[in-house]
Amino acid sequence: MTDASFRFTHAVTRQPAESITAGLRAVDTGAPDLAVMQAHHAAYVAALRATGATVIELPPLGAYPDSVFVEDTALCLPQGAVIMRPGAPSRLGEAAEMAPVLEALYTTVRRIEGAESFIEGGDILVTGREVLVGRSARTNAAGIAELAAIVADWGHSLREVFTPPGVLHFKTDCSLMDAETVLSTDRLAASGCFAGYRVIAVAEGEEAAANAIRFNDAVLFPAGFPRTRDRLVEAGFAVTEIGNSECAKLDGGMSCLSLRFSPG
Ligand code: CIR
Repeated sequence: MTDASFRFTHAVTRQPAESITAGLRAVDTGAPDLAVMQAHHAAYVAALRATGATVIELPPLGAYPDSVFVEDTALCLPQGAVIMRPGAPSRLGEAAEMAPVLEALYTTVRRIEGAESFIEGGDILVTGREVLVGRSARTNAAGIAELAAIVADWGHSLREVFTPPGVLHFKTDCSLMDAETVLSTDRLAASGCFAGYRVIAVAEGEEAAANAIRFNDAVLFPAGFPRTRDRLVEAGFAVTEIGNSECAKLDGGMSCLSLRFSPG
């Protein structure tokens, strides 16, 4: 893997459903506004498309309030896709809904299957050299072990890393900016998990800016975090700011809203 960790031909997104108001959240800061979320989502899809990629927009899935956060349902690598087993019981069925979509695009689709295995895509960061997975309230050792065996078959090494306590997912606190560069909160980088990588620190007080995505030549970045945005711009990245106020009420961000890949 080199540029394959951030250059993609495809993305899959799912439009938010009216049931989004029932989405999971650690702290209730008020119901998300569907119309505002739809507008943010449309801007997000447009920004992905502006890079030249094909974006497959799936219709809303009312039965699953959190289904707009498609990243948690699968891991997409150049060699194949892996269907996850989300650790949130209300989200387990979302993975089954994603399987046929990826089977239509990939030759090889495998599954996390163990009844006691749980893993969500938000806990997985694929860099230019390895697959990093954080154990969390949603991702357990059995899920990580199953994934490690699958990606080993495809020639990838997997390293278990640390998700800070109280943080939903590993990638809530970090993002890949290029094959060797991560954007990270200080609390996560302090664990040492990015030794050997170039780290751009999220500005103090802007921790919610850590979840961004590098997608082809663009970095999609949540609006409202100017000091961190300026650090990325100074480092030479082409930043597109996208409103994230409504997803943030549900602990969601830029990475959660898409699966990004070049199907093999
Ligand atoms: C959840 O708690 O599962 C959703 N409300 C947010 C999921 C965010 N997904 C992600 O970070 N990959």
